[in-house]
Amino acid sequence: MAERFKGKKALVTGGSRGIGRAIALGLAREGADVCITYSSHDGEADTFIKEAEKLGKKAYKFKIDQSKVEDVAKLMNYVEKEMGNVDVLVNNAGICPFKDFFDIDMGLFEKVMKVNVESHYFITQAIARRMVSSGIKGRILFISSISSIVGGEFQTHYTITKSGLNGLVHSLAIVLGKHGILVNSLEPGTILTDINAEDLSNMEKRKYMESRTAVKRLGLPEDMVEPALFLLSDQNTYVTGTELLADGGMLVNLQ
Ligand code: NAD
Ligand code: RM4
Repeated sequence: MAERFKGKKALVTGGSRGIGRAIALGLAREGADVCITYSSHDGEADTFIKEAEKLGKKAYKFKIDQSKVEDVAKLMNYVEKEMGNVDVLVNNAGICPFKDFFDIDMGLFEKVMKVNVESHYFITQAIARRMVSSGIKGRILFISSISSIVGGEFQTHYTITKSGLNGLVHSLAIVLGKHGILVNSLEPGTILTDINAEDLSNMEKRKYMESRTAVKRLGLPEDMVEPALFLLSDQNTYVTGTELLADGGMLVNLQ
């Protein structure tokens, strides 16, 4: 097993389950100590800690509702106290409450913006500040989405956040490139996790989404690990400011 992250420290938001958990465990498997954030289901965070520790790594969890952006400072204090500097940041936590455009009120709109974008803006600012002042040539990855490029009838709030992250990645690559810090995004297609379990319990929709892919299956969190780890690793020496679409060929499949 390669140890691309030996001696590194990583922070993965929303790392208790789904895509974030798979990436966090991938980092631990390859040598990193990892801190995750999560907002609910303590049991999932506990089993993450156990699995990472079984891999011989230090693991930490911080429960936070990232829609309360003011609490990001508490997360930063915890991370600094427990881990010190962070070499690898994965901005992954996200929500997608599927809803008709005409039913979305300001409260829901704001919540989606705060969890998916604002919290990650300020987490990144704090971590990048430490990277720059400590001379760490870090790696930062945002989990964007195929939905940053194509629309969804019940995702009008969500799609803005993912397109917004892409814009942020472009600008941050410029800000941080001169410090040796590379910033990218991963764009998953449709991956089977809790975020879409209810939506995809409609078998007709699920079959349609499967048929949209070139590989004729929906993704699993594990499918996201290798693309993410490459972008986060020191083997990535020149890729920054870009999006890696990992969608099983869903976007290109017109006919
Ligand atoms: P998930 O629901 O399985 O996991 C979400 C994680 O985010 C959990 O750890 C949860 O605790 C955390 N979280 C949710 N709300 C939070 C809050 N308010 N504060 C802090 N943490 C919070 O979902 P997932 O599918 O693994 O999604 C992870 C990321 O991948 C999201 O940004 C999502 O938009 C993106 N994504 C998912 C898919 C997909 O098809 N599953 C596709 C493209 C992009
Ligand atoms: C993704 C994409 C998927 C959806 C999830 C919630 O970005 O739109 O199809 O299931 O979000």
